[in-house]
Amino acid sequence: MKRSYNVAVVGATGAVGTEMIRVLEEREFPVAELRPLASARSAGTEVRFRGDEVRVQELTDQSFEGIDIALFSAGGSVSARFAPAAAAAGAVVVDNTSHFRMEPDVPLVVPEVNPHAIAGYKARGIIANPNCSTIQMVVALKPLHDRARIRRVVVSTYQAVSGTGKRAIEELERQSRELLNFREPTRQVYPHQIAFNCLPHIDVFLPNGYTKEEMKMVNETRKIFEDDSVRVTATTVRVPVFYGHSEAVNVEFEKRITAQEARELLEAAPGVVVVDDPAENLYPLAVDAAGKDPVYVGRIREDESVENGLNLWVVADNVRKGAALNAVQIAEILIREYL
Ligand code: 25A
Ligand code: L14
Repeated sequence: MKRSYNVAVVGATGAVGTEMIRVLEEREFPVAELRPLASARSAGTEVRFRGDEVRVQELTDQSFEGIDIALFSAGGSVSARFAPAAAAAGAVVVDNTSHFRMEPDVPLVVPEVNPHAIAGYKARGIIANPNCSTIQMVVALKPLHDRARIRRVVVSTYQAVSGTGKRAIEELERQSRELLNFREPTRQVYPHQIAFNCLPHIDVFLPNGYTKEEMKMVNETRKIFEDDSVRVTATTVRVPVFYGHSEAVNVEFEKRITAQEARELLEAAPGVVVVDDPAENLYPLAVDAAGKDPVYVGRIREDESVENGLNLWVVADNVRKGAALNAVQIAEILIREYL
């Protein structure tokens, strides 16, 4: 471990990149030089880091000279094009897009679940950060899987617009204003009105009728658990919420597990906070999770329609634990154990 590291953030002006820089500062990551990178559109603007204004540079193949760690969140095509260049320049890439996640020689890591997989970064110099909806679900399921072995998961999500980025945050705000002023809502990002609506459509549709977001939850969960026997089916829904994804998760286990056992396991689990007191109207809420680090779990109850089943309600800040925080946690393990 060196004393400090040169860190590049690719997509530094986006919803996730901005949060990455904030999390690096908050957690006192040992940054020697911070190099914010974005498209030509944003080059020359400034980001704040530890009280200084740092100039954003245009991303090019030469951007990674002297960089130890490169955090990418500028979309899959930018990662496809530039992550190999960053790795070739000697940086370890932590990539937040879906581009490399399912490649067998790229580790897909959630620090609370499979930190050991980070060792695999040596093959390509790239570590993939999972999808936001997958991350919060596996953090909650891991202690239950270790105890009772999951057979099948049926999950429905209620996902915030911030997952799509800044322009989508602006779209929900704009449409809300338009509708409250009796004007026609204008559309730029989503195919339908998102204000006061729910869209059963996240990312693109695939030939099997599922969306790509739904299939990410299926395939990434198996890869992170290193267990292809876990069956997952998902319906992912966009809701008019700015920050924080919520998930209704139904789980069937091989062994019996009571709601009380699950509650105790989750209370002891890293990265999890149990909020489960229905008598006091207490359960996890997106508005409470926004800006926070933990994965919140509540509404823990036995599924009376099957032998060994539980229902859970799982909420986390999709831009923090779902993206920026998870990536910085991976970088923390990297420098502690490998660099
Ligand atoms: O491909 P994926 O994996 O599906 O990811 C798609 C997008 O999802 C977000 C992220 O958007 C990503 O671009 N994302 C990915 N993973 C996520 C996760 N786990 C996730 N969101 C949440 N959770 P974003 O808005 O957060 O970040 C965009 C950043 O990427 C920069 N960028 C884009 N193309 C680039 C590039 N950087 C370098 N080279 C390129 N070719 C993007 O550039 C931003 O930093 P920018 O800094 O130039 O953006 C400046 C301003 O312009 C706005 N804007 C962005 N795109 C457009 C636009 N305005 C008009 N038209 C556009 N097409 C931005 O809002 C910003 O303010
Ligand atoms: O990381 O909410 O694969 O629109 C791409 C779509 C993140 C969320 C990913 C969204 C996602 C995103």
